[in-house]
Amino acid sequence: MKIAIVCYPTFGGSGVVATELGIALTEHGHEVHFITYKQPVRLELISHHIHFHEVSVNEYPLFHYQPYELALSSKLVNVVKQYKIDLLHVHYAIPHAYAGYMAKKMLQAEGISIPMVTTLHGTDITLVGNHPFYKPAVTFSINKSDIVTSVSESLKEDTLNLFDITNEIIVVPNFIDVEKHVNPYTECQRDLMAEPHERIITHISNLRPVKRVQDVIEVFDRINNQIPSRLLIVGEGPEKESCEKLCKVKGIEDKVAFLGNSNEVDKILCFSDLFLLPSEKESFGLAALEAMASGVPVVSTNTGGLPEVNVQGVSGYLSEVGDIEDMAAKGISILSSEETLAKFKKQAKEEAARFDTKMIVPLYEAVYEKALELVS
Ligand code: GMT
Repeated sequence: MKIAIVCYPTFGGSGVVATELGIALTEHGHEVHFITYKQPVRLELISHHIHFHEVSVNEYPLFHYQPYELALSSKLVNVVKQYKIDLLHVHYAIPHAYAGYMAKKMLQAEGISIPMVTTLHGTDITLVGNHPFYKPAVTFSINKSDIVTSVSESLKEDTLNLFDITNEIIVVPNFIDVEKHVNPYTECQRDLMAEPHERIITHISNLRPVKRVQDVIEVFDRINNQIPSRLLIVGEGPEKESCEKLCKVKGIEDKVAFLGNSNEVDKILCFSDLFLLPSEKESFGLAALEAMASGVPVVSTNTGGLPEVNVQGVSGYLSEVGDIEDMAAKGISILSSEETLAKFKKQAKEEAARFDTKMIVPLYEAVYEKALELVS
């Protein structure tokens, strides 16, 4: 099958899932064309099965906002015609589902029928898409997609509650290549990051307010008071500066490393003993799954799709949003003895295996088959 994937190319869950899916599909013999404004960060290899088509937008003095959707729909039309694409798979409703639908209609006018699958990722529904500025267009494009998938049961429920949806929503959870997360380091070079007696705690996100990164620091501070530890914060975003200030105020700046965006997430997780994800909202929590696959227990909030990923008392613990004391107590209980930590590490890895690429990618292939049938 020839599949065009539209996604955000930046560091962030939806782009990562789209890229990993595209790569996995080529391993199943499909041809994949990524269409976005920049080469996706996790897409390192361009082969004859993987193509990348850049969407460019011309600057023009009249435009206060550049018409990206228009450029994207035009690019989609051209790529579909040139490469005889069978199916469009758009990740993140805004504006991809809208642009994809316009492309579909333009192609239809030329006698070309192509199905469009839309995957909802989270903030396109719970934070941004729900705003009155966008809601009618988001509702329309979800309802006009041939098939809609969501990354968790919780996101499906949120979508049905927040929008007037007439389409079926199929849950296809995010996935992880469990085999790739087998630790390649014979001896984790953790001494580069911490003293031998210190535990390593990690947080990975785009440091936006929804991630509640200040809670990460508060929880870390409480754990560190009882169990000497280091905190590694991976990612860039608007909350970084205030978090750096908070670390100074607390006098823990030498214990916290802000590592920025990194392509070495696996390496960092290999050093880690605990992963913190205290988000306000999280449709799935891909970062938590990545940690679990690396054998890192997770203390997270119990919001959105997180309870579908992080299993209470097994792969880690879940607390109410903002309950810093509870998250710290749970973190301490995991880290307090070598035996407990080893048990949670093993269990985290086992739970991650429920989301192995091998099981989830065929679900997308089944969705594609169904979508093709719908337009044939
Ligand atoms: O919140 C982020 O980190 C980015 C955002 C995105 O769209 O790139 O992530 C959303 O999609 C991810 C992949 O499906 C999910 O794992 C995240 O939980 C989800 N984020 C939120 O719902 C806040």
